[in-house]
Amino acid sequence: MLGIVDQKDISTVFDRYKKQELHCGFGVLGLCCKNCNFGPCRIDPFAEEPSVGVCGADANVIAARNLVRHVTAGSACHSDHGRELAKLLLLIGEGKAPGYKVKDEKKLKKIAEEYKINIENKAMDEIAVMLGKKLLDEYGQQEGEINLMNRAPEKQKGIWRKNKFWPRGIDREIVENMARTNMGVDNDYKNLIAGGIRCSLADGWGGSMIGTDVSDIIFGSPQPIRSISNLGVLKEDAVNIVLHGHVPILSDMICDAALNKEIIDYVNSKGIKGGINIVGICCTANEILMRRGIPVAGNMLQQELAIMTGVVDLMVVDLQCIMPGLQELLKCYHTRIISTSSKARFPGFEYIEFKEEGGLDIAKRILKIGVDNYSKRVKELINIPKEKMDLIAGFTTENISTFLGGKYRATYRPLNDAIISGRLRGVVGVVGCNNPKFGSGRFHIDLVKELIKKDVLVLQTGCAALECAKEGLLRPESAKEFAGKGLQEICETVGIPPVLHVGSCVDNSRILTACIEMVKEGGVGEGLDELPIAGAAPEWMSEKAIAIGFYFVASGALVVLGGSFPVTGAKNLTKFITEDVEKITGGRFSFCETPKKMTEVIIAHLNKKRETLKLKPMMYEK
Ligand code: SF4
Ligand code: MSK
Repeated sequence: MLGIVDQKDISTVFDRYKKQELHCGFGVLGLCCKNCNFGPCRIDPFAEEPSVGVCGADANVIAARNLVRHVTAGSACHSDHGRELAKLLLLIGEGKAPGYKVKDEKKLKKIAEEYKINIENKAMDEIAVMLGKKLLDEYGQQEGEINLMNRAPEKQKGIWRKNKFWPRGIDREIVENMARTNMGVDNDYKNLIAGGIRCSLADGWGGSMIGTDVSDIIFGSPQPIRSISNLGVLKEDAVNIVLHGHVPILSDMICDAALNKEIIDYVNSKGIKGGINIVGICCTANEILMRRGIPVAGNMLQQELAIMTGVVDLMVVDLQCIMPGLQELLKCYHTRIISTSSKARFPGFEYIEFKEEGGLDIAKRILKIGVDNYSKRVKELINIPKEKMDLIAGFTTENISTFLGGKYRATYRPLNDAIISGRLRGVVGVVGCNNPKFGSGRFHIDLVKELIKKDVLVLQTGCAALECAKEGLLRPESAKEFAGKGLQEICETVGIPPVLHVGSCVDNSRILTACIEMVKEGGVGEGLDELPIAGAAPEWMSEKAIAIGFYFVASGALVVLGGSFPVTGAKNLTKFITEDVEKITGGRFSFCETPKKMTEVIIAHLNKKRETLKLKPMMYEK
């Protein structure tokens, strides 16, 4: 697809990245501060005398403030996604969101009970209202504890309480961090990181976990489902509608509307043989893939390439990871792009505000725009790549246990036994974005192949999962091609791929809850920090990824990043987050430049955890 760019006066993320390659060294090292108008200040990393900003802040304070602001922004973004869903649940209960309903009543009741709501003799709508209000209260709560953290093992809860990491309210921690990172407020880098940890926990065990649970309640809990991915899913004879962004409220309704008779009749009246072909990009793709089997056109870096096929009649976006650069392509291609959120406006895109109250009508109106645009395609610009790949998506904490133990005795026992016996080395979450800086997906693929070869079960979310999907790693057959013998045996017995797709970026919370189940099952440690697990974000890009990394470290995991955070000019801070913090939470960060190094670090970590737990040696390793 990139060959097309050269023939036209357009640019993509890859071209723009090349133009930016001379990154500012101060920024890379985390040594630039613009938090007040005494500055901007820069710290000289080579100065003989300790260098400080005008206010006296040193490298560690400046880099910590910058990093914590990233954590805070990332937490705000995902938690706001969760808030939208909690609001929708309330609206459904109040009868104000026609077209939406509670699809997983069992999960609604289960979560309501976790919030100590008396559900006896209560109608679903009543429970939805009570739970919706409780969840929204957690955002504004000023004192107390975020409730879902009670799911964690006692060991983690003790660590969080002892260190005052347990968040009081989701919005409260976000606002407090913005306050304490102001000039002249918090000037102790360790205390700043503590604020970052607390805020990230409010996201991972609060906003994001709410996002996941309520999505399951409203749109249905996913089950493993077959689909296909890559740009080859676009069709020449159909109206191609690309859904892009994150929150499933819009995308799910558009999928429903596409099945509506009025829309089917409308498409037929235009004589379009192939009907409507809905496909996803980015995390919206993950949401509609795992619940409906909707094909995936691509991950974040493919959003422009999809339009360059010349057959995308309409792209509908909500928010997050939508590149403003897309508008440049509208000069060349017939595609119409409609933005739908008042929080995310894009000059150059059309705008139709999406409101839950009138969801179906708005979705139908949007779809008709796509259908009308089909006839505007320019034949000479059509270029659909043939590449597409089968995949299985939609694993969750709950259905993994059914897969492992069967419907009547769902359990994580076989997973724990496989770890204990040395058939499986451990479990690693490989998540996050893809990034031209790190090879545009190659880092993910190389790392994941190495890990499964070494008998590591990989869980994936976000664009990382979509990258490995294109490579065929989300097919059960890939176990035979790429996995080590122990993992192969498990995949064949259970019938799962060696790489399990567990959802979108907010669904990293599913990885936390799966780890809780492993601890509960017993034999692999008393806390999350004792498990042979790790996290990796090889090509991280978004501030959301920084927040995710923080809440995994705060929960006791090793988190390995491609490249590093922009902190390496601050030596004490770097040592603190990559070494010393392990003594507090049991987790730490590690920075790696290559997939090979990353594999070595992760495998060494899993082996160390296995040794500490006195687990058997790896079964098939000499
Ligand atoms: Fe400079 Fe301090 Fe102001 Fe930052 S807060 S710009 S280091 S004076
Ligand atoms: S969409 S946050 S590029 S994973 Fe969740 Fe992908 Fe990263 Fe956006």
